Amino acid sequence: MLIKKPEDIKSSEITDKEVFLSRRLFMRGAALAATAVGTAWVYRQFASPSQDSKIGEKITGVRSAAESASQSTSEAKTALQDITHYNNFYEFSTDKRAVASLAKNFVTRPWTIAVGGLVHKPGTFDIDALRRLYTPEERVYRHRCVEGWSMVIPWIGFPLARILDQVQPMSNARFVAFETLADANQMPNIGTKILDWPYVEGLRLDEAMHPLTILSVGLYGETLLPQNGAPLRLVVPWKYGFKGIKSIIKIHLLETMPPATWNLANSSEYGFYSNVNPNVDHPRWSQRTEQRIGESGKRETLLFNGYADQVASLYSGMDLKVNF
Ligand SMILES: Nc1nc2c(c(=O)[nH]1)N[C@H]1C(S)=C(S)[C@@H](COP(=O)(O)O)O[C@H]1N2
Ligand SMILES: [Mo]
Repeated sequence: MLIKKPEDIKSSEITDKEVFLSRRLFMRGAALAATAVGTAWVYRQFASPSQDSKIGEKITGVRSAAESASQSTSEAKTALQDITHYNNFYEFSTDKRAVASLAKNFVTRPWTIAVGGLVHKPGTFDIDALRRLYTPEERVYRHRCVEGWSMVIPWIGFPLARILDQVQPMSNARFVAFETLADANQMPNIGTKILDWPYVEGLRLDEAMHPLTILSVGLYGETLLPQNGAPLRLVVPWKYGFKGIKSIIKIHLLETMPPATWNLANSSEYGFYSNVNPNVDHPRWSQRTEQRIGESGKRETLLFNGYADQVASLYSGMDLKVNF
């Protein structure tokens, strides 16, 4: 994304030592938690290998769009070619048009997601078992990058709340932390310091439980391609795109606010909440308008990306200029 307007990013400006050290502490905690989860249920037994899906494969059994229509926008969908060839996925490249080809051979099967932390029933979920467990549905969402461009994407996914309900959050759980795979053998930028890897993100538990918040396994009716975050990525449509962490391997519930990659990189520019808000400018550019990919001219950016009627109550009493 975004640190600069993206093309002129300089790595030296991003990682400062304090940030680096605090992240290392968090990682140590996460590693300990992962050990505790090691003995928990493994959902793999639900998955028979012959049914495992391939990248770009048609997803069957998707709940009809009509059923989930109330959650979807009727605005024109962005072209598949643009959705799959204009990507932010810094582990592969900071060049949006280079990600697709660099991520082409990214291995997403087999793939498991460890869910643990402050939950009564931690577990390790196999991606294909998950897809069968929670019938995915189509959700056509607006997608607004903090850089000022937007798309309309027909995701296939299921509410994150379904997994959270299954693992049963403890009463002191307040936040959900997410982590992307960081594999230097497959991701060319993991050896660089343009960001502090692995990419991590977080939500407040009530945001994570909100019915608009989904884990996506596909788009345009097919399984996700690597460049879009295969095999599983977060989608929170009222927040800037960088909250939508890709290729997730860990989900952990915590009592305290977890670190988030762009907030760590530059907390004066990227807040933890990062709700789309045309009234709060980025320090270096306005957020009033956006360029919808494939359209000419600019659109007005909407408060909470147009989802205010559904999510504004999550932030009642909060000053959105302070909690940006
Ligand atoms: N792991 C990881 N997740 C990520 C990113 C990234 O660089 N790494 N980029 C984010 C940003 S800035 C955006 S706008 C969206 C882009 O998603 P898309 O390429 O599917 O449109 O992914 C987000 N998730
Ligand atoms: Mo973004």
